[in-house]
Amino acid sequence: MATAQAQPNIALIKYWGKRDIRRNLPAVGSLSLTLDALWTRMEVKFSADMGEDHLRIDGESAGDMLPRISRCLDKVVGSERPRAAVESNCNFPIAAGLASSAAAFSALVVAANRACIDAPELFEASVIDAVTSRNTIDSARLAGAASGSAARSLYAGIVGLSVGENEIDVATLLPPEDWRLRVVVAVTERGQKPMASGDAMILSEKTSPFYSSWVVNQEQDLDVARCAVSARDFEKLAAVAEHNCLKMHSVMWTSRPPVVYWNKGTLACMQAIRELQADGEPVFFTMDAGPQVKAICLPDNEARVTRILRDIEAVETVMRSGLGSGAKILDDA
Ligand code: 2P0
Repeated sequence: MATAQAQPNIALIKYWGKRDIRRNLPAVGSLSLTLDALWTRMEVKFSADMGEDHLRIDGESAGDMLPRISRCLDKVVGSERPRAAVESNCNFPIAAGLASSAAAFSALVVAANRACIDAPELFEASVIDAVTSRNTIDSARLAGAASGSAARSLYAGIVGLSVGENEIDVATLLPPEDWRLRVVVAVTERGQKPMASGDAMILSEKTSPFYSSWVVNQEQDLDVARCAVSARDFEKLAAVAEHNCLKMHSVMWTSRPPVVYWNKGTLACMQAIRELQADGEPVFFTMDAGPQVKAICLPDNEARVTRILRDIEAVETVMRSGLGSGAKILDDA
């Protein structure tokens, strides 16, 4: 049995679209922040005595998610593997645009690697050899095959993902201690999103007239963002991140049928952040496949940003986070 913890990551330059659906290869590179305060813990236990896999999320049996979990385990330790009992616990709302699948699948891969190595009697020697020789990028590629954004949660701090012909590459661009960015998450709705992001991406590619220019222009946004990160240039990062976020949502909105994840709280938060910017505060917004607004700021203005967002009527709750580590084993679990 092994338990791993991973934190969700928030993309500043977004992943939206698939180059290869079967292998779940993204159409575009991305750049993200791995958080520290939000987490998912995954416990994996392989057993020769079980006839099928089991999954519980926050103590409840979760049949809907089980096929994706089983497919991911097949890739990590082979389809001839023993069945597994998987327990997931999470300290934030899931499937609500807070990158819960990123945290879940990165933690799952790390926990399954260790659970396999710790129970060699249950696996073929060739599987143990393959798992033992696996490094972080191999695990990131396995997590990414299950959920594109999960590849980024294997890495700490500010993370860049690029896409080659056949595989992704992922790396930390800046460790958490090198730039103390803060993320204030305004939760405007706890319910699950209306359409899974994977389905929505495929719809966008098929139907949005903006999709092809989104893909073509992504490299330029990534270049600007990478330069901004290496120079710790907050204003430059803010401008390109907001632009990239609004461009992704424009692709969603112009899909047929339209994919609209925002609600009135989303717009109220964006407006409040615009007013803070006009008042000279270093802060910017980003939104993903859900209505929550993530305000990125610096330690000195976090208290004011938090207060302003918390006071908005449509905001249910506010969570705060710094940048944290990549997925890891919890040894004392
Ligand atoms: C991102 N999102 O870069 C973007 C921004 C949502 C909006 O990655 O189909 O759940 O499992 O590969 O990883 C959410 O997509 O999609 C996502 P799949 P995933 O964070």
